[in-house]
Amino acid sequence: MRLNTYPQKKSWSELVKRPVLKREKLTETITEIFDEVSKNGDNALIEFNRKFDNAEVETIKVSQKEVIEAESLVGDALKSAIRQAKENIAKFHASQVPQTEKIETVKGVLCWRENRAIGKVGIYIPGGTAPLFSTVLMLAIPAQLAGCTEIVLCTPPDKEGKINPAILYAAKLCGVTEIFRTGGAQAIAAMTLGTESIPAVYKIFGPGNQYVVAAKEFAQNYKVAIDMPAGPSEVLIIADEEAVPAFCAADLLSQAEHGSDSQVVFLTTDEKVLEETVRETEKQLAVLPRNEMAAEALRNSHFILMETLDEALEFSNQYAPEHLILAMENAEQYISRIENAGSVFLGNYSCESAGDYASGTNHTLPTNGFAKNYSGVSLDSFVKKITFQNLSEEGLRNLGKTIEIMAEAEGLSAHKNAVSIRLKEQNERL
Ligand code: HSO
Ligand code: ZN
Repeated sequence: MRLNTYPQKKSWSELVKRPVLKREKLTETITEIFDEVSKNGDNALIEFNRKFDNAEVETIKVSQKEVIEAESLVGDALKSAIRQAKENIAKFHASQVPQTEKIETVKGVLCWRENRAIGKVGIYIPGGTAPLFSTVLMLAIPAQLAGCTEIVLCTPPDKEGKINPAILYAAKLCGVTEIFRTGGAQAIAAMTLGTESIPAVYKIFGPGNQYVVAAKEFAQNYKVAIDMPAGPSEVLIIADEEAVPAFCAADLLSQAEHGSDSQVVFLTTDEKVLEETVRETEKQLAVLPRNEMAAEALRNSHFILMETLDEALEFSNQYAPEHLILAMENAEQYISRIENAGSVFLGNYSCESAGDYASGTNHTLPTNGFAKNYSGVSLDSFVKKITFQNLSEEGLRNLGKTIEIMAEAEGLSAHKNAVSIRLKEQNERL
């Protein structure tokens, strides 16, 4: 833990920095993986499973039978928890479907915008230390609500070649159309280029390690869109004297346990809250099953005593956290002051895990300072917005002169003529 008391503003730019990963070798590796998948398709993926995941698989595609069988392997309590989470996430994301409103900008000139689903989308779910079936919900639910017709999911197999049953259960529940056992950069390459069994998609979503992140960036060279640039998960808490140190510690640790590279920042104006939160964090850390990972993350964390809450908010806006928790009395009062954050949790009872799993908001959020210019995943992430316009004869009469003058000034006489020819036809007819 890095403790800091009343840091001067000029030192903030250092404090808000995230660790930078070395990347030179990465691009080379990713290029090789894309080449291999492009040349050998499914066979390349089978070989990569052998090499990177120690898994022997015959087929990349997960069969219907396996998906159905998985259902019986998930306990009833977990199934009903997943269903409740699904309901809430669906309720919140369904509220993001816009009402189409036609706007008459000038009499006779109607403009409007309609959503169309991105036809084919790919969801990547990492393997590794935690099977993130909650991420299946966060990505497949809005994809289905948006009307995406192909929702492809890739995830690495375990050593027996199997996929975690909860991932399969969530995928089926949320309308994933095909599931494939392949992970890492090769899965991203497969969804970008297509193989014998995996369709090429138009947009790729989901978290992953640095190889996956780099592969998603690389995929953009092939006209594939991605959800957002990514980095390790992070939380920033602002606590006043009403905050409960044990709650704050639990929230910090819930982020820290994601991985040794997780980012955790605690800001408070109250010395006692700071001391107790540090103590609580150490106490709770000791009994966490994933304490090694969390301890490593905490080593890079900041616990900072701030002069005022105003200053803490200013620091937070500069840091632009993925998750911001306001463990403050009257937290609502500060909403308008928040400029950069992925998702905000208000008051002592809004723990980050509520948003991670089940309250309804999406947990795929911008990290690494990208909350300054990106939003989290939402229904919008799965659609394109197409604009429409309909000018009546009267509409063109009302707007024609403006267009003609502007076109002429740009020296584009064909543009001008497209209006003039119509106005002339009208004049002759009327
Ligand atoms: N906090 C993670 C999401 C997650 N947490 C999944 C638990 N499961 C990134 O927002
Ligand atoms: Zn989490």
